[in-house]
Amino acid sequence: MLHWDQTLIHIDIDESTIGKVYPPDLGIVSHAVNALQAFTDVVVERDWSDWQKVCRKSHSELMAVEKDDSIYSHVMETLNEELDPNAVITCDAGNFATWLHNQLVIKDSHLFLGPTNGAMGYGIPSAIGAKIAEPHRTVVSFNGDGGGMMTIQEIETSVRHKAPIIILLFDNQNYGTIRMHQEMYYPDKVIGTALGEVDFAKVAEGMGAIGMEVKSKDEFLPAFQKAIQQDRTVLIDIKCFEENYVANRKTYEDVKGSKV
Ligand SMILES: Cc1ncc(C[n+]2csc(CCOP(=O)(O)OP(=O)(O)O)c2C)c(N)n1
Repeated sequence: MLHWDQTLIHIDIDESTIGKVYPPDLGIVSHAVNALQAFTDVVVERDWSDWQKVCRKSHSELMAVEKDDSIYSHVMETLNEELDPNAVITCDAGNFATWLHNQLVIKDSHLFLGPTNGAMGYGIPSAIGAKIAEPHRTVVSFNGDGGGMMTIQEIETSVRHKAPIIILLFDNQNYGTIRMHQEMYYPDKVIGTALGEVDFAKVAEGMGAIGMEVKSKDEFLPAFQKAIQQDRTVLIDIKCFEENYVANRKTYEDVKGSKV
């Protein structure tokens, strides 16, 4: 969403694309590589502190709310203890991220990569890019099964380029976010949001990565500890279908008909 008090700079290699949708304040014809390289030298001075305080306050309020008993909450709690504070986290789009945003503690700057436009399919490729850029850092990618399946073939890229990442895949056999909206507005008219049972560990293994499966809370810690010791890409398929949670502290039953 474009806010009209923002300055819009539109860069494109094709002159005719500039301003095609929104009129920019500044149009630049350039290859993305050259533009991004030039931007690394630009000093940006902006006072974010007021905005930062608002975000910090609302995050602290969320953190103070009682956690649910889901495997999602358990994973976040475990990672708050286990994750290297210097690890890079990448996040796909989907309701699994409601637990991540509410509960995972980001301990330093330059650690989190996520699509602000909410694009699914970002989680795995962005993790590979991060690993290639910063090979000495652990990179952990968070995905749903829907978004994960949009770019799961990129596991092959990570193996071929020797860019080992850890993929956490929250496998609820649903496009959970969309199912949630269907349940809220049109209870009992769920359509097109179910996904099948997939053996993601085998899918990962088929591309030369290590596949693991976690079916209960107590299986997560040993799986994760094993994953961080590998110098290979690991996918951990976290089965959460049975739990019936659709968002942080919300089951499908909780949301059913809530917007009718
Ligand atoms: C490329 C793309 N297509 C569609 C959407 C709309 N969308 C947002 S979340 C979502 C479902 C996500 O499902 P999943 O990845 O399984 O995560 P869950 O919500 O179940 O945790 C969809 C279809 C989107 N954001 N991006």
